[in-house]
Amino acid sequence: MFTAFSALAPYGWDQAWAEAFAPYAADGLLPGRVARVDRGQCDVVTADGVVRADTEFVVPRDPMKVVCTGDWVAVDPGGDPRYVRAYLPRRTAFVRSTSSQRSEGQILAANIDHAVIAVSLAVELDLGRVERFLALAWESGAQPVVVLTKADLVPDPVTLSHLVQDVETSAPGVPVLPVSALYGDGLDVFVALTGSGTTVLLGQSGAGKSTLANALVGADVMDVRAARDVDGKGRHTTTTRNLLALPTGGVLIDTPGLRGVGLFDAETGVGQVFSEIEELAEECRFHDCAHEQEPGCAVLAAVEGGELPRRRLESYRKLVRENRWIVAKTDARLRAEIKKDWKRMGALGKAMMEAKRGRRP
Ligand SMILES: Nc1nc2c(ncn2[C@@H]2O[C@H](COP(=O)(O)OP(=O)(O)OP(=O)(O)O)[C@@H](O)[C@H]2O)c(=O)[nH]1
Ligand SMILES: [Mg+2]
Ligand SMILES: [Zn+2]
Repeated sequence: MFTAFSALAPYGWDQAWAEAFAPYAADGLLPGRVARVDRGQCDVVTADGVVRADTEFVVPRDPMKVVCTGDWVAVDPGGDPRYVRAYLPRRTAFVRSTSSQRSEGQILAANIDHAVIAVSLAVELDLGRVERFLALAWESGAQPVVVLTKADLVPDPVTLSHLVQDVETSAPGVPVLPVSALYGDGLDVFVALTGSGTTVLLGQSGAGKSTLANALVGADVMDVRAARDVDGKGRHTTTTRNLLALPTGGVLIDTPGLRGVGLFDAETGVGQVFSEIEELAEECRFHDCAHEQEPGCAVLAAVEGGELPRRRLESYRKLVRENRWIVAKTDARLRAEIKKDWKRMGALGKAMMEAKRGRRP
């Protein structure tokens, strides 16, 4: 079965996906990977080429159950319209909360191995934002990487290495790579990094994600913002996510720039971004120390001693607070969600049986 759909191998199809797909293959459905989603429809890369399919059938208004770029799906072998019948369980997913007012998550990309956070060197570094992206990236299950784009705009090597160090301090355990898509600096490392598995490009609008994607492909496959508009204000250039099989191997997902990234159940992620704080916290006298004014607090001592930047501690507190709030809201929804799930499965099974009898759902 793996060989039957081996045309999908460049898109990441493997033995495990083939096994997960077996029941759908038995129903005569085709496997494919979602390359782009817009308004209830998506482009699916199948062994027979790209097909357009309706997704609403799978998706009962739950943003976490929405088919997203990177998903492996089971799609009708024919018909007009075609429908996506199911998506295979995700190995990883990059999720953010849709806004700070709501607790729903929004899935930006699924089945990713590397989460690349593109940070532009054309504007002042916002380490707080980098930390926020990193928390989500860790939580996604993918390996985070920070790429500092437009390195050509920082011609002084000493300044550049200081900027890299600043980001490294905010990103323990995460590779930080300066690149210039314009001159090709750092691209060799980036090609190696993206050469296996699936990489998603994340980051603010104007960070240079699509330019980087084009540099990897060696052709202008993604729309790039006009050169004058580099301040990240104007309109988003990339409006739908796009998935590409790279000529150098691996799969790349470009995303539209994110204005804000809310956290979504990213408690583990926060811990990993601030691993040095969590390590210090183990030395605190009280195990539930809030590092506010408790006696014997090792975290505050490190701030006083100048080993831990105060900004890092404040950033940490802010993310922990925000995340608690979102998790509390989400938990209340959990039970209702499970019930909805059963309903969804029931409706799905019924519609599949009807489809077998030749009727449209
Ligand atoms: N100097 C310089 N400019 C670059 C580089 N990479 C990208 N740019 C410029 O940065 C601007 C934004 O690039 P895009 O690739 O459209 O940014 P994006 O992250 O895809 O933006 P959205 O799709 O809106 O999220 C363009 O004007 C690019 O020409 C680089 O390596 N050096
Ligand atoms: Mg873009
Ligand atoms: Zn403490």
